[in-house]
Amino acid sequence: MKVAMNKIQKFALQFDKVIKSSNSFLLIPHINMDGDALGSLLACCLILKEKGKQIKVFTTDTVPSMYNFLPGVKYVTNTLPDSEFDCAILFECPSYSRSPAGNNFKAKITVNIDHHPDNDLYGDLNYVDTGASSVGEIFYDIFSCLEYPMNSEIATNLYVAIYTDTGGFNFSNTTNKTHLIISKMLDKFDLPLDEISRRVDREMAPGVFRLLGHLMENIRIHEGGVATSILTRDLLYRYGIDDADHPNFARHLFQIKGINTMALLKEKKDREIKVSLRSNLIPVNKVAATFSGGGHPKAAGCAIKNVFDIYEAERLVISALYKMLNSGERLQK
Ligand SMILES: [Mn+2]
Repeated sequence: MKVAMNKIQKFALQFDKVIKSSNSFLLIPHINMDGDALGSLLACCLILKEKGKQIKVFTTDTVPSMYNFLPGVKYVTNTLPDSEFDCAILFECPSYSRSPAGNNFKAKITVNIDHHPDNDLYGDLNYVDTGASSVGEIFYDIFSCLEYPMNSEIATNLYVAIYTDTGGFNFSNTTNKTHLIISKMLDKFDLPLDEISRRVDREMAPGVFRLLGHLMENIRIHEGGVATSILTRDLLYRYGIDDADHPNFARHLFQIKGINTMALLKEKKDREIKVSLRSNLIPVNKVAATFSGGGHPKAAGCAIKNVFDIYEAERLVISALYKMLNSGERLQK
C-alpha cells in the first residue's frame, strides 16, 4: 500500500537534496537568539559537520550565558565572510528583518525554517509549521525522516530547543507529539535532564535574581487584568547586570492570579524600548505587529523607538493592549 507523503516528509526530501548538493553552509539564528533558535541551529550544525560539510554560524549577538554549555556552541561567530555559500539556513527568522545578517549574505540557496505565523516565506525552500511547539521539534522530524544519525550532543541541543520553547513542557504548545519526541530521544540517549533544566531555566546570577525580585515587587497592575513591568538601564546598573545576560523575565512575572495579559518593557542602549508581551486572553502577536513586531499569539515582542522615555512606551503599549481587549478579539482555543 502506498502511503501519501505528508508535508514534513516532502520537505525533508527537498532539504536532503539541498544538503547533498551543497558543501558550504551559513547558519543564522534570529536576532536575540533563544534556546530554540540556538539549540536547533547547533543540532543542525553538528549533523552537517558529521557529514563533512563546511559550516559558518553567524549572529551579531553574544550567546546568552545559560546556553554556554551547549555542544557546538564554540562554532558561533560574529563575523560574516564576504564569500558565497552554497546554502544558507535561517532558524526561526520570520523575515529578513529578524535575521542578524538581514539579507546581506551570499548563498545559492536560502532555506527558511520556522514556526511563527507571520513568516513571509522569503526562502527558496520554506518550511513553516505553526503547530510545532518549537523549531527543535521540526528538526527532530526532519532528521528522523531522513534517518540522519543523531548522538547525545545533537539530542541535547534538540532537547534544549524544545524544553525552552515549551517553558519546560508547561505551555499550551506542548502536545502529545512533543512528549513522544522527548521520550524517543531519552530512550536512545542518556541526557542530563536535571543539569540542563538547572542551567537553562532555574539558575540565575545573584544580581539577576535580586533584579527579578525588584521587578516582582514593583509590577504595575492595571484594570482588566493587565500588568506592566519596567526594566530601566538604571536598574541594570544598580544590580550590576550586563545587558546580554537577562534571562526571560516575562515568564516569571506572568504568574499573578487574575492577570491575563502582561508587558515587560526593557530600556536598551540607544533609547530603544524592547517589549515582551504575554497573554492567555488576546492575540498579542497582533498587538506587537502594530509596533512592527511579531511572534506567537500568546507570546510576542516588539521594539519601540523615538519615544521620550520608557514610560511613554508603557502608555503606548497599554493603550494598544486595551484596544485589542476592547475589540473583543480573543485567542482561538
Ligand atoms: Mn521557537
